[in-house]
Order: sequence, then C-alpha cells, then structure tokens
Amino acid sequence: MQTKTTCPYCGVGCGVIVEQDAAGAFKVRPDKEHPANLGRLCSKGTALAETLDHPQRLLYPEIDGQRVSWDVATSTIASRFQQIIEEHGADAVAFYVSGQLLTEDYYVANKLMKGYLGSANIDTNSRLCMSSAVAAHKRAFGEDLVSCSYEDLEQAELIVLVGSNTAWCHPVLYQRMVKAKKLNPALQVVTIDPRRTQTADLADLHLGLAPGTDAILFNGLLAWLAENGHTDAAFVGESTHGMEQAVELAKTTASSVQAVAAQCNLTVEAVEQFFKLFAATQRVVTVFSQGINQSSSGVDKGNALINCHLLTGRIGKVGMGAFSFTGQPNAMGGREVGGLANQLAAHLDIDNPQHRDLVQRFWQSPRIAPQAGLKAVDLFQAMEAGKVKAVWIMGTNPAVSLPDSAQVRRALLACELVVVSDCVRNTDTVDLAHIRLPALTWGERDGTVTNSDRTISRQPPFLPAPGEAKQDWQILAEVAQAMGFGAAFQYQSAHEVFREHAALSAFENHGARCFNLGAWQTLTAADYDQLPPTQWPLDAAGQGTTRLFADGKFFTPSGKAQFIAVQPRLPQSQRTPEFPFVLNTGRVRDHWHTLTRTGISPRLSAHVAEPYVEMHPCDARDQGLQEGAIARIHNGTQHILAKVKTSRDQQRGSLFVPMHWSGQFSGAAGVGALIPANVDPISGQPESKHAVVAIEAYTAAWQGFLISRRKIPLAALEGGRMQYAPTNIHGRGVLHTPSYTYWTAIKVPNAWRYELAGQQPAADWATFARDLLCQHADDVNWTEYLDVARQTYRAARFTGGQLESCLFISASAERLPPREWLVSLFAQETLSPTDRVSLLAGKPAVAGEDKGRTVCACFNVGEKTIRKAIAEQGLSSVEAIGRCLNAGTNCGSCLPELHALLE
Ligand SMILES: Nc1nc2c(c(=O)[nH]1)N[C@H]1C(S)=C(S)[C@@H](COP(=O)(O)OP(=O)(O)OC[C@H]3O[C@@H](n4cnc5c(=O)[nH]c(N)nc54)[C@H](O)[C@@H]3O)O[C@H]1N2
Ligand SMILES: Nc1nc2c(c(=O)[nH]1)N[C@H]1C(S)=C(S)[C@@H](COP(=O)(O)OP(=O)(O)OC[C@H]3O[C@@H](n4cnc5c(=O)[nH]c(N)nc54)[C@H](O)[C@@H]3O)O[C@H]1N2
Ligand code: SF4
Ligand SMILES: [Mo]
Repeated sequence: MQTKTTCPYCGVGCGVIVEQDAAGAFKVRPDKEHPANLGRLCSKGTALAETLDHPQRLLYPEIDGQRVSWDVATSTIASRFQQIIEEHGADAVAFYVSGQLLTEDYYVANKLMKGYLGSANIDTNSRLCMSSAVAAHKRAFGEDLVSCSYEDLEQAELIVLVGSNTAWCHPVLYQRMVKAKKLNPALQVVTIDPRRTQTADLADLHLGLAPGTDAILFNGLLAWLAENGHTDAAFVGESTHGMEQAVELAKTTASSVQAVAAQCNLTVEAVEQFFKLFAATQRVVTVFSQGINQSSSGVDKGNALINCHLLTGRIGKVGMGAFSFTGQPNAMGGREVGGLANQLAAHLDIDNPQHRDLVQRFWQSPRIAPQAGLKAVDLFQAMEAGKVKAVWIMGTNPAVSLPDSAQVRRALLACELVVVSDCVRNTDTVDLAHIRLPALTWGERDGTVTNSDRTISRQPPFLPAPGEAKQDWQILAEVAQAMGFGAAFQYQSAHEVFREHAALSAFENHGARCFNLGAWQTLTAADYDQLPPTQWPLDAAGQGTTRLFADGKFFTPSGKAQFIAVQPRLPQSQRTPEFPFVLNTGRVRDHWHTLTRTGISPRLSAHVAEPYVEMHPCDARDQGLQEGAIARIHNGTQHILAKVKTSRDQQRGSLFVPMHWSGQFSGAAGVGALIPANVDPISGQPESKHAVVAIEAYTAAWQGFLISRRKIPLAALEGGRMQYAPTNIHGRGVLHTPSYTYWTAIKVPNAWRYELAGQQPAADWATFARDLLCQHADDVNWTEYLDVARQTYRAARFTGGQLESCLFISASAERLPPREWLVSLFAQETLSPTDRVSLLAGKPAVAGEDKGRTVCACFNVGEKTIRKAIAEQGLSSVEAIGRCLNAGTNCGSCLPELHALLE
C-alpha cells in the first residue's frame, strides 16, 4: 500500500510517499513529483516513520483525569461553554488553535467561534510565528499575499536571507538554494542574522548586525537606492502609493552608509557591499522569517524590506520578491480560513461591516463576531484576570511556547474550564487541562495544508484511528451539534468542509479578493482525494497561479501597493548592568517545537541531545563558564539551566538558547520563562528573539546520569531527592517553582537517558537510587558500588537477566563514563556475563570506538568518526566524506556541518 501525503513538520510542505511493507512496517520516502521538494527530504522528514507509534498517545476523552465517553465529554463542553456565555457574554470563552491543524479543522473552529458563539476570541500559535508578516503584507498589498514561488529561489541572482536559519529550519529550500548556486555560481547569497548560523556557509556576505536593527539597515538601503538612481519610476508611478514619505523617513532615520553601519554595528564596507549588490542585481528575492517577525516592531521591519522591492519594482516577476518563509505546515491554511482573532475567513476583514455581513450570509449563522478578539498574549492575560473563563486549546502547547510561561501556567490554573485536544496525553499544557480530548494526528487525519508558496497539498490518512481519537473538525462539529447548531455542522467528511471553504472564498468575490478557490467548490470526493499540489488562487478552470502581482495590480482599494514609512524602533528590553546579555531563541536542526514528536525519536534526539546556551568564548571566560558546564540564566524572577556551548558564531553580549525543551523533557530548560510578553503593537507578535538576562555558573555538587528502559517521570528534583509529578485533586499538574536541580531526558535506542546534576549531594545515594528506580519494582536485582571518598556511586537494576536501568553519580562530570556503550547494552535481551561484569566500570572489557556526537542522523555518523577520517584519510570535500562514511549522502541536512568540520 502506498499513500502520497505531505510532511507534517515545516512550512516547506514536502511531498512524501508512505509505504507499508508486507511485515506491516512503514517507510517514508520523498515524492519526486511534489513541486516543493522534487524528491528531497530533510532529516526530520526522513525519520517520520519512527514517530508513528507514540508511547504516550491520548486515546480516550478524560474529565479531571478520569476516562469518560465522548457523549459525556462533548455535552459537558457544550453546556459549560453555553452557561459561561449566558452569564458573562461570548467574549468570556476562547479557542486557542494552531498552524498544525489541517485547513478543514481550522475552518470549522473559526466558523463555530465567530459565527455561532459570536466572539472572535479564536487565536492561534501563528500569532507567535507569522502574524507580523501577515500585517506587513496587508499594509503593503491590501491582502495577506506571498507573491513568490519556490522556483524564484532558483531563478534569482541574489537571495537575501533575513532572520532565517534556512539550513536548519527550511532544509529542503536550503538544499534547493545550494544546488541553484552550484548550477549558477553567479548567484549571490547574503545572510543577515546576529548569529552566524550554518545558513551563512552558503553566503557570499554575512551581516552579523546588532540584534533588532534590521529596520535601520533596510531604511538605509531604501534611502541609498533612491538617492543613487535605482528607483523603477514607471512601476512606482503606476503601481504604488506613498514612496516619497517612506523614502523621506528612511533618509532621516538612516541617512548614510556610515550612520547605518554605526547603528547596526557593521563595517561601512559590509553595508556598502550589500547596498551595491542589491542595487546592481535585478533578480532579488528577500526571504524573511522569525528574526524579523518575532519582534516588537516586526511589522515595520517586514514593510521596511518590502519597501525596497517596491522601489525597485522587483516584485511579481521571475526570480524577484519579498518572500516570507512560513514555519508550520499549515501556517498559510490557517490564515486562509481566518484563524487569527483579527481576521474573519477567506481573507475577509473582521473590522469591515460588509465583510462581516457577507460571511454571516454565507454561513447563515445566527450571529457574527462584531469585532476583533483577543490576540494570544492578551488572551492569556485576560484569562489570568478572570475575564476569559473557558478556553479550548487545539494542537499547540502554550504552556511552553508563549512568552512569560509562568504567567501562562497561572492563567491556565485560574481558568474555570480548560479543554485541550491533543494526540499526546502528557504535555505541559495537557497536564493543566480539566478535559482532555484525544485528537488524530498525522497519518490518521484527513485534509489539506498550504505551504509557504501557496501550494495546497493533501494529507490523507494511511493509519486507523487509535483508541477513540477523532479528528479535530469532527470533535468541533459534535460540540457544535450539542450546542444546538447541528444544521450548520452536518459534515460527513473533510471533503465536505473543504468544499464549503472553497465556496466561501468565491462567494461575492468578483475579483476583489485574491484568495479564491472557487473552482473547487464542486469538487467530488474522488477529485479531492486525487487533488494535485496546486498554488492558489485558482482560475475558473481550476489552474493554479505561480506568481502574484505579475500585472502590477494589488488588492488595496486603489489597486496600488502601499509603501510604509518606517520609524525604526529598538527592541523593547535593553541590556542593563544587571542584565547584560541579549537572549535570542530559536530552533535546532532535528527537533520540532516542544519535542512531542521528535523527542521520541532516538535518531533525531542524537544531533542535539541536551538544552544548551551558546555564547562567545570571551563572554564565557569573563563569566567563569567552561564549555559543557551548566549555567543558570535568569531575568531576576525566573531562571533556566542549560549547558554552555562556546562559539565565535555568537556575537559578544548575546546568548542563544533553543526553544524546544519543555517540562516533560527537562527540569528547568523551558526558555519561555525568560521571554517577556513584549509584543508588536500592530500584530501582537511577541518579541521571542529578544530578552535581557544575566548568566552565571551553576555549581553542581554532583553530576550523574541514568539510563532506564522505562520513562521515569522526573518532575521536580530538589535537594538531591527525586519527587514525582505532583498533581492536585482534579488530576491537573500544580505549579512548581523552577527547579535548581538539572535534569534532561533524551530518547536513546531501547531506553531513556537522563543527565542529572544537583547542588546538594544525597545523604544516602542508595536510598536516592531506590527512590528513583524502584517505584514499581518487585523482582529487583541490584548491583551497586559506592566510593565515599571519591563521591562515586554506581548502580544497576535488573529484571530477570535484563538490564532495566543504570545510574552513575560522581562529584564531577569528568569522572563519569561515556554513555554510548552503556546505552548499547539496552539492546541485549539478557545481558551477557562479560558485559555484566564490566557494567559498573562503565566501559567494555575491550575498548570500542567513541563516535562522538551524531552529525549525520540518517547513517548515525558521529563527529569524532568524521574528524578522524578527515585527518587520517586526508578527506577534503563533503563528497569524499560521503564516499568514505556515507555521511551526508541521504537527506543532506548535515552537509553544512560537514563543511564546517572540513574547515
Ligand atoms: N528544525 C526545525 N525546523 C523548523 C521548526 C522547528 O521547530 N525545528 N519550526 C518551524 C517553524 S514553526 C518556524 S516559525 C520556522 C522558523 O524558522 P527560522 O525563522 O529560520 O528559525 P529561528 O531559529 O526561530 O530564527 C531564525 C534566526 O533569526 C535570528 N535572529 C534573532 N534576532 C534577530 C535580529 O534581530 N535580526 C535578524 N536579522 N535575525 C535575528 C536568529 O539568530 C535565528 O538564527 O522554522 C520551522 N522549521
Ligand atoms: N522562545 C521562543 N518561543 C517560541 C518561538 C521561538 O522562536 N522562541 N517560536 C514560536 C513559534 S514560531 C511557534 S510556531 C510556536 C510553536 O509552539 P507550539 O505550537 O506550542 O508547539 P508544538 O510542540 O508544535 O505543539 C503542537 C501540539 O499539537 C499536538 N498535535 C499534533 N498533531 C495534532 C493534531 O492533529 N491535532 C491536535 N489537536 N493536536 C495535535 C502535539 O502533540 C503538540 O502538543 O512556538 C513559538 N514560541
Ligand atoms: S524541509 Fe524537512 S521538515 Fe520541512 S517539510 Fe520538508 S521534509 Fe518536512
Ligand atoms: Mo512558527
């Protein structure tokens, strides 16, 4: 059996083919015909088959931790929501949804909230992701429109990557750019990022600007282009408004190359080189992502760079345009159905009475939300203040991903009714829910997604529904029916929802709105199943559109694009002597968001196993921090613990911490705790790239690790004693203060590995170990070793002849043995007698090879192996490494790292 579907990770939206072999095992391979990837996949897409079977699936509805029937769950939600609306009005309830829902799910959620409950309090995690780009597009083009196509990356002569770590976050597009540059060595690449990431390996010029200064740089570029005769006067005259004001303000705020260089902390030469390159190249694509969007002036930054494309007329043509790379697989689909609190549906505006009337007539709904609802950060603040009394969260983990995560947890605890639909039973958010609803996920659910270049692709199911899980649109429709809105939510399939969505996009459209799927409103079920990847808008014959604005027509009332005069603003928090570091956050190559999927894959967990803080080696030295040591990073009230990684790619005074680690995977590494809730005034998008913090050494009295076949629920480790996750009477987690004990959970083959450290040694390590490991044990075999003088404790636990777990504690990290051989012992059904003898020594009787950190996830090739082969065999190219070790020859995600190792 073979199913064509789309990767559920990033917004590239790669086509994959899933095949089941005779033994029932699934294999995933790239779809050569899908226009997004044309036969490529990255490490995450390649590993998809490994995460189909989640060990912690949520299988049944639960209320207060007790299993209930669907009937009880839906009728409870319906009656509680209705009761709260009757008593406090519709704005006392809210939905918080996700760019990882399918378009059909999203459409039904939005319809229920805005048309039937009568509030616009439905917001989405896209608020944290793309809302600044959305607002910038609307201001410039009149509608949320991305003009480019992926092909433009190959047809460009200059690609400017602004605040985008493409090599790790959109790896297949990165590979397409690498290939384009190989085929056309004249193609120039400029990266603009305070960090020098692996993306910069492709760059002819890297601008490591001061954090948050992009608007100054692009204002400078605009002024310079205007002054030096690079205006496309015909285009500006015929197709735009507002050029003079924008250029005028740009000139006063970024008056010269020298002034720009000084404010952005760049050299005059580098700024000049960039400006000249931009001016001299006709085919320019400027890609932007979270380095621009996640800012308290993200909308202005987006417009500052769009202005430069308008001035030079470089938009809507082959190889040209400002290109927002979307993050989530369906960030775009969510925008199409109006999943943001300040949108309506089908790219219609909630603030426009005619649009509200149009949508209400189309839905024939009893009401329509009269004004915009609360944006994510405001929503959770209103929840803590008691104004929002019921929330339904779907497909997102706000307790981890929103800024000021302590506030978010307080808000969820204060909220009268928290409903969460998820496929995983325990996440930091699900643990705070009164009602848990089991959702289908990738491979089980049915529908469509839209990627970064407007391509709509199918995601059909190839697995049966596990337990009693249902798809999100179905759950929503059942609750709507229980509320008495049955007639409007009678969908029998995703296909029916999709047709309605397509019909709304065409309803009274007459060319006024670009977003139009009208040709699909009568699609048959069979056509829906066979729907080929297509870029919207559709023409009457159902043909897609490669590039927008080719005719110089925009979707503002005048039909002209709008320049925006930008007054650059610096990030809201600025360094102080007390908090002298800028904290930047983002992603790593092989992990996805809050780890609910990638965190269960040993292969994907090997690349970056533990939470880390990256900093300049001189800063580390000044703070007394050594490579690999644990650091405490704090903002005065909250702190996190992470291991120090020094790198000259990090500028002085800046730190970088990945966003991925939640309370399920670490004691205190959730970086959201340190991000202030500063938002852009227009988009409401939080400034997740910019907090100010202090960093100091964490003095560990002991360090250790535990490898266990079972996942151990370490929730709070205090004073050297482990405690189990505290839960209150409703079965909801309770607040715990940030832990001062370091722990992190890493999935390894056949087991979980935990890295541990504490500030207080246990009074009795043997008791500590039994507390930790023996909870459910009856037939236990212990082997242990204690050296009080050297503060060394080692223990192993067996069930029968099988190694169940082992624990190594020492006063210092250096005296702990390497983990790899010990992990490999968990592959043995019954531990061999020789290995059993060597076990507590932590090393095999005959030493094997230490491969080091995994670089190539596909073939599990480690850094030490690669370094050794480079040195001993004189390898000088990534191709040579590939021939010798296979590394980098499958998905190619590690090629930038192989380049770095060669250097
Ligand atoms: N591996 C992986 N890939 C993913 C995801 C994932 O979780 N893991 N998530 C997906 C999602 S939802 C998203 S939104 C995308 C995000 O994709 P990206 O936006 O590419 O990723 P980030 O790492 O969040 O941030 C990008 C860069 O912005 C830089 N930056 C910080 N401050 C500034 C600044 O002031 N100016 C400039 N110019 N740059 C700055 C950071 O140093 C960082 O390198 O990735 C998608 N792809
Ligand atoms: N500090 C910092 N914070 C950030 C960012 C940053 O760069 N720095 N980036 C922000 C960005 S861009 C984003 S997009 C967010 C992402 O943050 P989140 O959306 O909070 O993260 P995920 O881990 O992707 O959460 C998705 C959840 O949906 C569940 N799920 C999967 N499939 C389904 C399904 O079909 N139905 C349902 N109901 N549930 C499902 C998963 O189990 C998981 O719990 O984080 C934001 N937060
Ligand atoms: S680039 Fe990787 S993560 Fe993104 S859609 Fe393609 S395979 Fe999936
Ligand atoms: Mo995102």
